[in-house]
Amino acid sequence: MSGGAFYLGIDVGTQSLTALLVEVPPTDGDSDDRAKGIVARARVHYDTELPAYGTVNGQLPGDDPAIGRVPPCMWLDGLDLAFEKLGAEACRDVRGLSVSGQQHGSVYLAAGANRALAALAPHRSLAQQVEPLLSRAEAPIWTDSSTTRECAAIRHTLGGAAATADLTGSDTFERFTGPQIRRFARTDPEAWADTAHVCLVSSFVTSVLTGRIAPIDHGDGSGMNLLDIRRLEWSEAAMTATAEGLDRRLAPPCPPWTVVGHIAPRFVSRHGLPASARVVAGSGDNPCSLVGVGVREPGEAVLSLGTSDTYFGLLKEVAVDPDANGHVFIAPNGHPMSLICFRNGSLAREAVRDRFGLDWPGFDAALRATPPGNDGMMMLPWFEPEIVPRIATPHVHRLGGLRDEPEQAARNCRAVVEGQFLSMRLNSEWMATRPTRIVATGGASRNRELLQIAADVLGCRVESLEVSDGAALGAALRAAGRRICPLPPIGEPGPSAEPRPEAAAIYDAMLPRYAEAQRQALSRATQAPRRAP
Ligand code: XUL
Repeated sequence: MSGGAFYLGIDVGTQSLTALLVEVPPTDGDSDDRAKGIVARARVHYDTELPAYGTVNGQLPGDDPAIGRVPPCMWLDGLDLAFEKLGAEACRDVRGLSVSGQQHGSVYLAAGANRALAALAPHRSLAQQVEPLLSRAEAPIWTDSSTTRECAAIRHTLGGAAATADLTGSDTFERFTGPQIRRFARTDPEAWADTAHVCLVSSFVTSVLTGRIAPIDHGDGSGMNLLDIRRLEWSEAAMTATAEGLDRRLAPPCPPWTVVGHIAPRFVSRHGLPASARVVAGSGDNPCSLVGVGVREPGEAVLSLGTSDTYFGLLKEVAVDPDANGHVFIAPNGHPMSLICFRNGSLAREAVRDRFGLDWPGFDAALRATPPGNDGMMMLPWFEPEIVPRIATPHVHRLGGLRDEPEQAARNCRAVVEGQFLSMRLNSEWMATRPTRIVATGGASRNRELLQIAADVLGCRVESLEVSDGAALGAALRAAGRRICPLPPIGEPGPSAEPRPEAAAIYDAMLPRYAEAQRQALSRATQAPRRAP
């Protein structure tokens, strides 16, 4: 041991559960301070390692694509298995732990759950003991989009999309917990009447770890359409708009750094954790990732280039998207954070690559062969329905002479990438926080040409960083009492790009044209953006 202490971050993800043991130095605030490293990692893949639950990609299969459900005891079996994989030797020195949960998912417990959680036996499985406490067998998760009717009802009661976003940080979204609770109370009133506690994924697993119903932290709580984003209290108006008697069923919200208890005796005798291990409130995977990637102050942002592209960062103060497409959550240091998600990320880049029969090196060569600004050719890259801005029917708009023709293959490659970053710049203006440093993660973040376009369009240095298990790492750092990640963060640095003044000036001039094209496309689209009435 080298003087650091050991903290455990547990990420209850969509497809797997990851437990990460991290050695963290004892003091805070020192610039040389850094997480020493990942000491051990255990991962449990639900579909393959817990096959009895029959999940596909971590959720129950079914005919209706709008339904996304999970048997919550699967996460608990995953927890026990992860501890077993880590082994008692690794667990022995854990000083603290915290959970990162996929956001928005909810678990419903009946009266008596608190007493039963306090008495969980070490020799019996968690599933056996917790299953009888559930008032709803299945937990809806973030992939569930069955609550459009409930979204409309709550939004209407709260005074429209902008008013809802202003109160709770986001307009109502199908996956958010409030609309999910409302649907449950409407479709199964008896089971709702039997429900004494509504937990989030993070607070449910934390409740089991501590042996009593855990509070919901401001970070995960802000993904519910229930938390007053400024006062950081459950909003009476939002609770009333959601379901009768909800106020009695929600544990109080708490700051993300709250120590909510110590590890329950079951985990001490079964897995060898020390009884002194403290448990910090669980939080959402996005707030945890922000810490795991090393974002420290307003202006620093993360660009996650995956299947979809996500842009999130700390805000100076609460700002609300007037088009109500974005979200404001609370970050682990108590600052507001913004998050916007573009569905047409890698998906759109791949669509262009495949359309013109290219491979990735060919796509990169096309970016190198074409000039910044593409001589005025431009694309609104909505190959799939888009989240930001909300576009229900996919449609790719080619402008300024751009055509969907093989001789313009290279032009199309540049246009899709430029269109994505112009959209990101335009649709993040509401955040009122100009980025000063952007950390790019995910598969496409290793692509130099793409990073250069991002830096030129966004007018900011973009650094690529490969952080695996960022959410679990963030949870471990939170367990250690770190509200920000000590720099440099754990991760493999990759290429970086500085904005080039000439190219940046071209994009500054292009942005109003892109904005106008988006405005026209939205007014033509069947589903215009939802604004307050
Ligand atoms: C965020 C969201 C997902 C989940 C699962 O709003 O729905 O990122 O947190 O990762």
